[in-house]
Amino acid sequence: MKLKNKKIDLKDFFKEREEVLQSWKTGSDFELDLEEAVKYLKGVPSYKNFAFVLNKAKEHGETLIQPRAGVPELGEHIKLLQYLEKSGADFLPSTIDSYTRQNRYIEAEKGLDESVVKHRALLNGFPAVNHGVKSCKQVLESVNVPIEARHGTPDARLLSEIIHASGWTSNEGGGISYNIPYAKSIPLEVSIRNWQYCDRLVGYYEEQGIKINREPFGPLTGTLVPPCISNTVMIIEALLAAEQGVKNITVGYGMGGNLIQDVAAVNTLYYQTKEYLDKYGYKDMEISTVFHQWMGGFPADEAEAMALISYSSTVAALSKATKLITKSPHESMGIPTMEANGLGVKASKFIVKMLKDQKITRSADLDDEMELIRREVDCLMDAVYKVGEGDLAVGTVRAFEQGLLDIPFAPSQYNAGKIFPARDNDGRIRILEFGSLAMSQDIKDFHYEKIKARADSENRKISFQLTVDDVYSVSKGALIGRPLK
Ligand code: 8ZB
Repeated sequence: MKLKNKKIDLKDFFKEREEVLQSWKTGSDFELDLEEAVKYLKGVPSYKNFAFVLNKAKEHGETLIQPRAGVPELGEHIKLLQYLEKSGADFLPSTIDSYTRQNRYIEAEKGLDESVVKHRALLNGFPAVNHGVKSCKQVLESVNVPIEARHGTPDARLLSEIIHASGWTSNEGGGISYNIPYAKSIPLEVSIRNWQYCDRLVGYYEEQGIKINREPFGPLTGTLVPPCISNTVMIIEALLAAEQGVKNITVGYGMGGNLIQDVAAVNTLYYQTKEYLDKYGYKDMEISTVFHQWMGGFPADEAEAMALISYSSTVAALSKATKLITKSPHESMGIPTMEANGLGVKASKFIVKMLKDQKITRSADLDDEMELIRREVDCLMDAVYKVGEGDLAVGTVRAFEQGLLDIPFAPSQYNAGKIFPARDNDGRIRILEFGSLAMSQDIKDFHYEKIKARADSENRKISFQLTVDDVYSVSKGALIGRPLK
């Protein structure tokens, strides 16, 4: 395997860059000239710089708000972002459409053209590659907060070139988190290598004195993901990014539903990311956290959806996450209207402001849960380094091959898909079936005991039915999928 966790040599980067830029018409050469991009990025004011605003929020113990949003047509997209800014968004997104995520730019172009003609969104996001640098700059210049590209792209090299050259100072994704949950048949070594390029580009800008934020996608499949799995993926992607020169990283977590487990997960995520970056010699790193409101099935009722959004915001605020990604009352139906999206932002902001100066008191329960996650993540990280013979990138590929690392409910053929999660009696996400997951026996025993206690209290045997019931429970108004009495 050629893949290695090693900083891409600048000469090799520039050679690859030529190929990347030739893969689609990218406007004038001038627009993607790196010197030009550096000049433009240096002119972006600090209040529109993602890393700068995150650092300030972290310093003040604030949780800042960011929605998801993207429509195909430029004018409509700008209108949408301006509306969300007025609704209280501290950061803006540009959610990229699915064709662009799969590098299908011809189809994206067709969808964009038709959307313009029919005055209707015929793509599920903003096709930033087709719009090109000039239009993406116009988006940034139309708002007063930082912009991030949010997508789900295994090969985001060209997209990353375009968005950063346009002054968008954050990019979401990573070699694992934007492959395994999003694609069926893209080898992990391919997506990891592509994301090394995206991170190297950020590293290049950092070398020029420009701060750019990177955000691995924490929720993964968004469905009953045990905290140790997503935290391990976050730490791996943070380490891979740091090797390429990334300095400002926001590690993410998708809400699980149990308050103590969620607070424990976010805190452990922060401390262990720091610890591992330090251990492997990456200095001067700026780390922040992002909490995703409930990523599983939502209730269809809009009042119930708003309640879930508010509960999610409560947990985010109490976990002291730096950023909160919001949902809307339209979540169960699909992409929200501008107005519904704005309601999600407003409700979320109200809650985090109410809780700004409140803390969760430390308790033995919280400490135990943090300690458990810490030990689980160490187990998984040790296994990855071991199987990679010291190389993290190689280890990641092999760990997934062997199921030592395994993400529940992922579509990828490069994921073993053998683990099944289920909730315990407190609604904490535990692991019912470990498959080949690299976990020590005492931890496996602990999970078994917890799930056994729940099954006993429901008068049933431990089985996959627990998993199924838990997948649907929240949308029906209960955290735990208990059988009807
Ligand atoms: C993995 C992320 C899924 C979430 C939302 C979905 C879901 C996707 C758009 C969007 C607003 C868009 N999402 N695309 N929200 N505008 N173009 O991402 O609704 O909540």
